[in-house]
Amino acid sequence: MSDEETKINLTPEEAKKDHEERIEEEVGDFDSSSNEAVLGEELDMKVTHTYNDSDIQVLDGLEAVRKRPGMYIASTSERGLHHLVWEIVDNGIDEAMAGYATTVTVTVDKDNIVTVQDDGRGMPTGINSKTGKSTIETIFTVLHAGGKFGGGAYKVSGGLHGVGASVVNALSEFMEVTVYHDGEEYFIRFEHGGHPAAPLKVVGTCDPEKHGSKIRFKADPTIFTETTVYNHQTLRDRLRQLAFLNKGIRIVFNDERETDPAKQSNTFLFEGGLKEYVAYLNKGRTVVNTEIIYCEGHEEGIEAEIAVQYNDGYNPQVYTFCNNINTVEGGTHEEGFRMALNRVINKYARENGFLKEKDENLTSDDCKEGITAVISVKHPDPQYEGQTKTKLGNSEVRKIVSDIFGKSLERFFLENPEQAKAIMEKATLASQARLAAKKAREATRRKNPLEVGSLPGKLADCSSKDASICEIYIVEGDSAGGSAKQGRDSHYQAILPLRGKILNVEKARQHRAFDNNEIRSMITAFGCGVLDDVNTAKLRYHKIVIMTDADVDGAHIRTLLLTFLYRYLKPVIEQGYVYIAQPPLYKVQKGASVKYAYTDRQLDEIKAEMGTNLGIQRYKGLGEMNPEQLWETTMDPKNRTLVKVEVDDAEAADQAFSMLMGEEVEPRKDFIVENAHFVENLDI
Ligand code: 28G
Repeated sequence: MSDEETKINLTPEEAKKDHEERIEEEVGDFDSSSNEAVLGEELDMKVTHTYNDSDIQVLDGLEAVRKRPGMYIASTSERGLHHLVWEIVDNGIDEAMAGYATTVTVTVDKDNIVTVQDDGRGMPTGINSKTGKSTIETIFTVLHAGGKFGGGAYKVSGGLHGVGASVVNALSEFMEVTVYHDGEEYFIRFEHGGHPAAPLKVVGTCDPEKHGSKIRFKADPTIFTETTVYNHQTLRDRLRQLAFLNKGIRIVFNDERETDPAKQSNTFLFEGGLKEYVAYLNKGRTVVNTEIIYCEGHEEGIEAEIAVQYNDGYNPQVYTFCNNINTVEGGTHEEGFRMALNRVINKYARENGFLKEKDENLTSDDCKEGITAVISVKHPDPQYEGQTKTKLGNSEVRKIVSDIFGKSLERFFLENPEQAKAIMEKATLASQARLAAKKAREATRRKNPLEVGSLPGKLADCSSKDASICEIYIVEGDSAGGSAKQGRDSHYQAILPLRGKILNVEKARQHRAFDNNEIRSMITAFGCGVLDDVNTAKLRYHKIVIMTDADVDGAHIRTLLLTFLYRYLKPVIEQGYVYIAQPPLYKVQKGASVKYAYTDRQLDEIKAEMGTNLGIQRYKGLGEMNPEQLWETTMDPKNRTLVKVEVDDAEAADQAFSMLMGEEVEPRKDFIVENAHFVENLDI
């Protein structure tokens, strides 16, 4: 316990360094390039040995990993468990990227034992002079001994982890390493967190043509206490991504736990690399440039590969990687890409008349509207920055990516004038839309809140100016609007009737939204600004009540309104100003006594209560109620039920809105079902 506490403040880097230093003192540096010669010379020596002080040091190192695994892998949760696989897979990919292996195979068996195999050179099977043990045993027991490839080559994959196979070994119940090489099969097994059961030995022969390495391991359940069960999708998605990022490398994923044959074995091999990645990301979308813009190149030992294709949507999707790691915070590669994209598009647009002299330059956002892009760089010494260390910091990368991509984009435009035209039109439209949106937005800003003249004509405003008691009813249709106007308490209740269908803002550009009369009316009536300018202190009504028919059409309109409010007036929803009115479904009459039922269950209760000879009227819409009925049932605070709209999970809501209202056709087929569910989710 006290031992733990003394070093608890070390960062993972410090802890690793601490170990490296200790180990270096004892056994020398395995990463030095001179090592390769030493290993080469001694490759065929087979020596039995006894354990000495350095063994104890080594086992201390592995024990330290087991004591504080969090310093070497992300965590001991499911994420950390998968980290073990990535660590080993990365080594196989390195061997393939170095040109020695064609295939990396990952197999998960029924007991969640993982096997990773490659057809590379096979790990060196000789004896390391400094430890007196096989290189393999050294790689798997000395922290960081296998971290870097020596001799000028560099380990590009897994720059963020790259903690080495020894860490995986330390965290495994057992690990078995097999090497095929020169007609011989070598084998070593480690147990209980990295202890060799016996030295490396030849256990058989193999086809002299066969070569490669195989690692089989079982995560230690005493370390991974949450779970030792791998997630099929997590493994499959990342392995597919690795295949996209490393073109020409075959990655096979076998999952023996699956009963579905489609999931039992998958092979990922993309000769087109990122070009195929972008095509995959744009699958099912309408694309603007049918030919994907693609380039690869290298400068100063840094490789860059980029693929770009526009679709007819508005949101950009730009994914960046360094050494196969998703740099979610972006960085210098992303900046270089953006610079080149802006520069080349603006240049081409000016030279070819898509931008006139008086026109402003296209902005970065204009150039990125509907873009799908993947940027991947391979760097021998990546520097990661940012909150989550996923922002590439190496400044030289900016210019390299900008140069390589800029040249390629310029060339693409010259060689493909039709597709260049389509892209120019898309970007200039984005620009016009942006300018129109700005104007339209300004027009919706009321100069003076007391200036009644600027309020929409259809609005029947209330007389009170005390926002805290004021309510605005957004009512579907003129007839219901008429009833609401007559039935309301005009002191504090305002009515805004809307005509017909509301614009689906999920599928429209901003300027179209601002062109829409219903949307403008709402923004003006609310008086609190829109988008980034929303200031709920200026809201003229502290209750915005959506009042639609209690049928499918009404539900649709309600969702369209909520979508608009969520996308354009989010704080108004978030701060709890939005409500949904609950009109009754039935009117039950017996003689002079009248009751309203808001649900079918309530109807049954009322029927039971009132007995026979009932007159039951089913309301098909608000318009069937006269003003008095509407007031009594739906608007009078004494009787009405208002459901407050609450969004507790913004990301889920975000997803729900784009799914329900966005481009995808499939989800919208289930619109009504989903919609019912969605509103239920929002209500509290
Ligand atoms: C099975 C799962 C993942 C690997 C190799 C091949 C070599 C190697 C691996 O050498 C030792 C230390 C620094 C150079 C290198 C074989 C040179 C000649 C290799 C893997 C040697 C590491 N012959 N294949 N390591 N370095 N595959 N697959 O881990 O000096 S790891």
